Amino acid sequence: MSQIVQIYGAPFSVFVRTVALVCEEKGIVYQHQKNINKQPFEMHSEAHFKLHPFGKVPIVRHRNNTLCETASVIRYLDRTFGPETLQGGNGWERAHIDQWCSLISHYVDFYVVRQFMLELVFPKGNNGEPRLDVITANRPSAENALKIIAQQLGDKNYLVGDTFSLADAMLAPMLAYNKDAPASINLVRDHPQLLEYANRLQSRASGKTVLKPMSESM
Ligand SMILES: N[C@@H](CCC(=O)N[C@@H](CS)C(=O)NCC(=O)O)C(=O)O
Repeated sequence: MSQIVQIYGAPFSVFVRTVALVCEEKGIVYQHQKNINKQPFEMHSEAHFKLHPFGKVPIVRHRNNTLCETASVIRYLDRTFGPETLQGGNGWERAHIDQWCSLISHYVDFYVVRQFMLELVFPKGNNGEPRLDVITANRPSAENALKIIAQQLGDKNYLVGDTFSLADAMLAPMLAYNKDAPASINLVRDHPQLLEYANRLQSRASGKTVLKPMSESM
């Protein structure tokens, strides 16, 4: 029975990085794991679908339990490796942190990462070329998503409340990738406060360890 938190999924995945960030913030010992039950972990294998019914990562194993879905995983980690430090000071703040985790994992990820950035990073066009028409068509929705984030951030240091929370951990990998992306898909730089915030998250000890260029996590 391993006390070490085992994380399944590519270390460059935004959601895997969120889990790793929370482990770093809490001082939790964790490993990026490539084997499950002594067999290599293969994406979309039968074994994978047993652990995540829709074949996604991250999946986390701790003390012989497995858990999927990033928001559930990071709440579990914050609660289990107590005291809880990343979920706000009162019920209202906690609910807001949950709300923003949900908005980020559903919509910011979809509009900014999947529909927009991934078109350039993992091109799906003919001859492996990026589909520039798709990037152009999806740009307004991505811009709108980051405008919503910039409005929520305002002139605060963190997305919800005064301190780093699970909502920041959910967003940080997405912003870090966009901030360092080529000009054609770089949207964070249109919002000076968002850029400052992304730099703040990346320069935390957790950010320095986890939010590295994608090529260093492949
Ligand atoms: N709702 C899931 C989303 C996770 C997700 O989309 N993960 C991506 C990697 S960043 C994935 O598993 N992609 C593989 C696939 O879609 O088949 C969560 O919050 O954990």
